[in-house]
Amino acid sequence: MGELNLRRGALGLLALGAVLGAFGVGAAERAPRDPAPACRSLSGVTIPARQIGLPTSGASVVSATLQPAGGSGAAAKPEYCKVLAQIAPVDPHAQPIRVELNLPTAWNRKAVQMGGGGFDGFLVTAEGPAPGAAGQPTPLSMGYATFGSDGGHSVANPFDVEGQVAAFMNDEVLENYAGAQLKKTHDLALALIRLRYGEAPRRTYFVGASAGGREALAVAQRWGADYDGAVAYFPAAGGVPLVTEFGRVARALAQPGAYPDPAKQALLHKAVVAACDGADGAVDGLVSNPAAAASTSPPCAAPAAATRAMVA
Ligand SMILES: [Ca+2]
Repeated sequence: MGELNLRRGALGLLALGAVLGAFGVGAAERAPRDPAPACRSLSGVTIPARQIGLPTSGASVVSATLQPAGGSGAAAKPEYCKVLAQIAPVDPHAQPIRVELNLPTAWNRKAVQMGGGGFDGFLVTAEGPAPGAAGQPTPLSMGYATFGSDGGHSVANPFDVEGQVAAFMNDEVLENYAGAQLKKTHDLALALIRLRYGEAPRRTYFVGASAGGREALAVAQRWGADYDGAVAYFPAAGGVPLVTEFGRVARALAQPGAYPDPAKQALLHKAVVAACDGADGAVDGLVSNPAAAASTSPPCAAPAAATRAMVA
């Protein structure tokens, strides 16, 4: 399977392996300008709203710092210019879109945008592996310019559903999460790529998993002309059927003869609460901070024991 060209209008989804193969092709580097001043020159740069295809109040580079090459194996990073930028909203009460763009000194003249996860709200650094490719060389190490965003809002803890809901009360934030930020982030990144290298990428891809997979479908459907391929890895697409499926499973588990049956479900629930309740700072019968609970050592040991008891 080769590359599917979305610029020709096809909704193309590449098999992951094919894309990883494509990542390995043509990593020939481009002779760079002196990288340190080239990177520094991006600091403080502003991008006017007219260069971004959806309404914003323009964008600005917060910092641009040359990072030395380091690491080895799958953790290897090349020398690259790490650019942090913000896209200002139209509504002054909305949050900015925070963006990271990584520009390798030895550029392969291609770019990869990485999607978020869950309800977003955290910065996708795009420095790591492509979804589903843990342990493989990263796109950045292969010479791709890589970029991601926080989805257009920032929460202290991505598991904080109340914080997410509060952010989405703003229409522009909600519209950004629903997809608009993907286009704005793309357009900002390509403007900065052109500034750094003097040309646009020859190929631009999108990769994402879960909510990021849904975002991959969104860019293919809505802004296909911007991309040469999109990888939707286990996309969390179709919110209504997704949530109703949760309901179907819950009903099935409530039936007589279900496994685990209601008594064993209660046993597991009780064990989880007993082990993990206090990790959120309040012993109140609720595990409100799964991340904190998971970081305890050993993380919530009792549920594992309860699970073994259920299986026995
Ligand atoms: Ca609690």
